Amino acid sequence: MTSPIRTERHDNVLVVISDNPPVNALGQAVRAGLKDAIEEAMSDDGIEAVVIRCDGRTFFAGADITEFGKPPVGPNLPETLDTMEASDKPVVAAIHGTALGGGCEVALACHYRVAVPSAKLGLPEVKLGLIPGAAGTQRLPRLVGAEAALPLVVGGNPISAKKAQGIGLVDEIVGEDSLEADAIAFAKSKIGQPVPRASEGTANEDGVRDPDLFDRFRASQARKIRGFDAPNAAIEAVKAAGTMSYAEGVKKERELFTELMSGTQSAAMRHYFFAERAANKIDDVPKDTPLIPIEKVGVIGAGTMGGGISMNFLSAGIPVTILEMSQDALDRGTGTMRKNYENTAKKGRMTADQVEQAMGLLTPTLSYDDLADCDLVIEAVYESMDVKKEVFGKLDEVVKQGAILASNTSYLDVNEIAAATQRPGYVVGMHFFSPANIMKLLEVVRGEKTRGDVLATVMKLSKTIGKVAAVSGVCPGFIGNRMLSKRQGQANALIMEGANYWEVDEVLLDFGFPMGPFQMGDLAGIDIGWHRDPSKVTTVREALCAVGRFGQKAGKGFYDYDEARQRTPSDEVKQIIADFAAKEGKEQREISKNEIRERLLYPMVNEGAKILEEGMAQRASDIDVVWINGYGWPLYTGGPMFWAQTIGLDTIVEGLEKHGLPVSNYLRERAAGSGNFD
Ligand code: 3H9
Repeated sequence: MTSPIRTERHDNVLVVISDNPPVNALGQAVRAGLKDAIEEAMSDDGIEAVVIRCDGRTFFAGADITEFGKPPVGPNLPETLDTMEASDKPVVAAIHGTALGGGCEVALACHYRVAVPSAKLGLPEVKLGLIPGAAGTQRLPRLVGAEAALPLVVGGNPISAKKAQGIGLVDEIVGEDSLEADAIAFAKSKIGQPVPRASEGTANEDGVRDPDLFDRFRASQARKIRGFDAPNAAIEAVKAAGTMSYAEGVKKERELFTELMSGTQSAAMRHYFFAERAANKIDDVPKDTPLIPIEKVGVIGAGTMGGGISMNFLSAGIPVTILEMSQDALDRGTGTMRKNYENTAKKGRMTADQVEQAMGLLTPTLSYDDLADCDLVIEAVYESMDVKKEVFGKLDEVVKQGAILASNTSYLDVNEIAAATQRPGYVVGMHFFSPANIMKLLEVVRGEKTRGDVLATVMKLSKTIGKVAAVSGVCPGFIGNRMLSKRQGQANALIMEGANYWEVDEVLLDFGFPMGPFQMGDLAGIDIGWHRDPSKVTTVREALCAVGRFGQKAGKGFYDYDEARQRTPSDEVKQIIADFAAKEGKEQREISKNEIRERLLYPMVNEGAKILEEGMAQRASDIDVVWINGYGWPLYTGGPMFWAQTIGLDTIVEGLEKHGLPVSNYLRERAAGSGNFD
């Protein structure tokens, strides 16, 4: 087998090159090749400096995640990097693309780092439930200081080459098209000077002078890191870089890394990493399917949803024509979009110029004819089959042939909508989640006749607009809302049987959701879909609407809200629920948190199993992708289907039976068989 590492001599500089597509992950062969190359450079008197660079799209993007959990084969990354750093000939990392995780640690073990302007550097291990494990938490603070290291190690988001230069992580920015030549010149300029080693740096003393730094940082991240193990371990490791010797610090890092690696959170988050990438692949649509060029998008409806959907495309530089029925609605909608952009600019997340650029790509219209030359039209009108059919009929008449017609429906039959056109192959569901410019998920609904190129185009487009997409077949509520309805059904039943609604919410908060079903109802508005007749009361929701408890916007819904939107349970609502339960003859009893949790979550897994059995999802992990990105299912459990496997499918079956809830045959079979869904 040929090594992915080769070397080239440029006078007295040895250039070590990795060619390990797609992302130059640091698998065993790469590590071995790197170590050999450094040893070659050290033992060759003709070589006075070394440059390490990568072929292809990126510098090393990290350890090879597919090796995790398998028996280790040496050399390991820490020893490879120690060999590199120990060299007394200058070693220079020449960075392009993304130097991530172990890749950033390679750069840290080099004596110098040069990067092209478009490069990014980061330690994203926390996103895999880990911390850096090749001395990154020890070298980085010694090089750039604890204060600058903390956001990188704990947040996991990469920074630009320019920012990296600002904190001292990059020594020089070099030409975008002359990386190798510039890196060689840089290396030559350092020959004969003592080599600076990050492990011997002293910048970490900022954390010694100000030991409160770590607690302050932890407090500032409290909301983001709630429930996650890795960020706290990351803070501990960076702190250790200030309080321990380098060797002890590395030992501490290793202990924390090993503990996280063997825990369930990292297994779940690694599962998610591959799940997100798998979700993009459609079994019967080949990778090389020709795509339909999308240069102009039409959106029907300038309400909250239509506006949010449009913003995705505008932000990605794709022109949008937005259609409304009245000038008033159009002005209101486009006004809201501008306000949203301006608020983002106020927070410093975009410039005033970028706001104008995005809004400059928007064409408001009252005429369907203006959609004629769009490559994709997304309908975001009222959820009524009759209305949708009318809209699609009109689109079929005016929009050019070959264009994609998409519905943002959240539960209606996409096949029936498609049948309202003469081109059902070009009809697809694109279910965005509110707020559509922010929420990551795009549920792509594949109709019976949806063409492969239409699906492939929409999947690719989802990446362009920064969404995570998963494909669902046509069934009521698709993957997400279909499972949500099971949870909501149990939530409603539980409060009728005596559980307090705030306890139901608390159980889900404790599990790791950002909010529970009743909080969610208050946030969305309890009056959504209400018939507006206060005398007609057949559900708890209708009873709340009848007394003006419309949710947060009214200052009261299930909860009472103060001016700071802090919620407290309401006696009035408790009475309304009790009256309802009495009217329906429901006996009240104490319900344990455990029962609440099982009854909320287990039926979702059962529904997920049915979705798989019916082929409505291609794989269990697609369901996890939907729930993590669309509904706040905690990432560190890996999503409903992975979580179910972690606690045991037989446990789910037993729990459902214990509570007298239905168990699908498919779930039973899987529980009795392999114990997993794959
Ligand atoms: C680490 O380094 C631990 C160390 O501290 C300690 C060691 C002791 N390994 O995302 P894409 C695959 S932890 C294996 O679609 P993009 C990926 O699955 C690691 N495979 O491309 C996909 O395969 P497929 C820290 C990997 O351009 C293909 O490459 N590093 C790895 O949108 C293309 O990926 C990270 O967490 C890997 N490390 O984005 C970085 N990375 O085609 C993780 C990717 O079969 N990676 N693959 O579906 C990324 O963030 C993105 O992949 C990257 C490219 C930004 C690099």
